[in-house]
Amino acid sequence: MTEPAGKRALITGITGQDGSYLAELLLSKGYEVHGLVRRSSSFNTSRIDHLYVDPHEPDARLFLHYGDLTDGARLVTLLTTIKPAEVYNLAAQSHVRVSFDEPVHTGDTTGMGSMRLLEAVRLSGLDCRFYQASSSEMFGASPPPQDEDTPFYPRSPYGAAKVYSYWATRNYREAYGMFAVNGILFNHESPRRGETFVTRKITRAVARIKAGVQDKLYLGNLDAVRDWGYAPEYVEGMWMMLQSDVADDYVLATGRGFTVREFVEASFSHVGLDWEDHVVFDERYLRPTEVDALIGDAGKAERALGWQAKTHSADLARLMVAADVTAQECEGRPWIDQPLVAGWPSA
Ligand code: NAP
Ligand code: G4F
Repeated sequence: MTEPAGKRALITGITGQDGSYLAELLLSKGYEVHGLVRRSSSFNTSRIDHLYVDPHEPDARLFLHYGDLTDGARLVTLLTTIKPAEVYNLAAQSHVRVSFDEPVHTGDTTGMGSMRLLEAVRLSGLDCRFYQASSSEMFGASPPPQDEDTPFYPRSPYGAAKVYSYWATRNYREAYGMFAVNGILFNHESPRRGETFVTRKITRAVARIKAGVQDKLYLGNLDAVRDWGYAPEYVEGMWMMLQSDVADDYVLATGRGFTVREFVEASFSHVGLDWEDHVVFDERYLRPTEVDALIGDAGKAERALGWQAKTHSADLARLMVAADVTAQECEGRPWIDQPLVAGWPSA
């Protein structure tokens, strides 16, 4: 694919795992990148601090703006001011278990937030391309393998909110001719993954147990099957979708299933530990309704975009454990630029 020169993009969710990798990718391709950042009483930009250049500098190409998907007027103002050629909607309350605790907030951000952004694009009259971060959670109880034609059967307020956003995106494509696409992404992880998602919770605990500062790891359902890929590869797929000649929806996945138990085994054995000495079941991490198995078929993305996952679950577990071990070794030496280690204790 040809590399664009000097395009401008807006990323919502730029402070999250995917937003940070996508910002890196777009900057490396010569884009001017604008990011929507939620106002917080504490810093929430640690994943993108390494990309930040003082906007007074003539070579600055990353610009951050306060805003929130719950504030539609602000979205219109930002779009009319920034005039991006590409909009990537990655912002969401993205934790499935938390969506059972905060269903209305999840609906307002993960669901209605996308509609507010689509409507802001329409009202601003911009001719831009729109990416919606849709999710394999939408398939829920539909058995694998799942592809673009698999019926949705969401099993959480999060999954239901993502289905709403998926259809809103398709509707704006059909109703207004907008170049609006859904990337239906299966789980993708990295050392930047939030600390309460199961992979990062595991790899961070492995590093702490190895270092002798933790002994037990409390987990819920070990039988769930997920199709875990590597996040930097997936943000490249997002970009490819927006460079295509035709607006369409694509699954991104590795095509291989791995249980939570297998991810635990691979992670502990990478540092010579026996997981059964440390992992303890805790029912608080169960969900009222579980998604038992997600295994994606990304054949359409491979054929149409040339996208294919390269990193699979076992390698991903080893890569993430290695990063967390390094981060753990840096702990207590704050003058070292630490990878992300701070986090929330629950979920
Ligand atoms: P993440 O790390 O949880 O990042 C979510 C981002 O959304 C953060 O930047 C967060 O800001 C922001 N955000 C949350 N509520 C917001 C609001 N009301 N207004 C503005 N920004 C808000 O998620 P991720 O793993 O990078 O995933 C990116 C997107 O892909 C999400 O929409 C997620 O649901 C979807 N997705 C993820 C996966 C996956 O496996 N990672 C798979 C399929 C789909 P703060 O930093 O301030 O919290
Ligand atoms: O890591 P998880 O919380 O991710 P989940 O629910 O699959 O959702 C992630 O992937 C979706 C794509 O399919 C995204 F749309 C979504 O935004 C998010 O990124 O849980 C994975 C599995 C679940 O079956 C869960 O029940 O791990 C199981 N699990 C077992 N013990 C646990 C735990 N999950 C968490 N978070 N914490 C546990 O202690």
